[in-house]
Amino acid sequence: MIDFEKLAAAMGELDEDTVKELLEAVMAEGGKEADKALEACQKGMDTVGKLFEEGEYFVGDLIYAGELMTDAVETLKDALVEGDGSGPKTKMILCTVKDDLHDIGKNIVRSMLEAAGFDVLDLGIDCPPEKIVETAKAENIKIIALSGVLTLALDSMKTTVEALKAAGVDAKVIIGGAPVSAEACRNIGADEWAHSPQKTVATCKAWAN
Ligand code: B12
Repeated sequence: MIDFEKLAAAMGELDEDTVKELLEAVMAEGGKEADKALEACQKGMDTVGKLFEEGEYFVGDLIYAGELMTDAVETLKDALVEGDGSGPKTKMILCTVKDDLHDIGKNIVRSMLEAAGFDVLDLGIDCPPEKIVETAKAENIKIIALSGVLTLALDSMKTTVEALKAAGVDAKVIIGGAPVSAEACRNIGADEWAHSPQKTVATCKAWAN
């Protein structure tokens, strides 16, 4: 039995050895509980964020937390990702929106989409609306996924959706990341929103058909 509370706490405390040991135990058991392990790691990231807000952690700690989380995802990846990437290769765009540099969640979503058979054009981080519009037009893209973790990413998402509409791009837009909600989705004018990569994959699959 893996102690997920201990994993979340170890992540929050940036205790690399314990995190590594518990994640390896999850994989040694066949990875059945990789989803739960990812949730625990995210819970740990929330603790890191809280301690940063309270002035106990500094930017260096955020950077280290990001590295720990990236390693965690790498360890869990094979068990998290369902499918072998052999589905019909629908091309879509994924990026972290302008002014936001967080990409760990985006990269998880990309792995899941690719495993589900999507040909993901990853436009990276801090992606300006113009680049998204340009790529969507050039590649005749019908599905766009926007990621953002900062509160101000919601403004960038809104500007991006407005730019797509103004340019006449006929694509469905899904938004995701911690600050996203049903209300934000309505306000931004996106077609769908999600926190879980699983819901993202299901939504994009429905749009691709
Ligand atoms: C690691 C981290 C960093 C790292 C990021 C490294 C990297 N390569 O991404 C670094 C050090 C770069 C960083 C920088 C900063 N950060 Co930071 N960071 C974090 C931290 C601790 C974890 C983020 C993370 O990776 N979470 C884990 C991933 C897996 O979760 P996720 O992104 O939410 O993704 C999941 C879902 O949301 C979803 N999802 C994600 N994308 C998408 C997309 C779609 C389409 C869909 C459907 C779903 C989806 O799927 C994922 C898997 O389940 C958070 C705290 C937190 N609670 O998250 C703060 C946090 C996000 N950071 C914060 C801040 C303030 C900053 C800085 C401004 C700090 C500074 N003073 O410089 C800078 C901003 C830089 C910038 N312009 O972006 C604040 C944001 C506050 C706010 N409300 O805006 C937070 C919340 C911390 C806090 N509580 O204060 N940060």
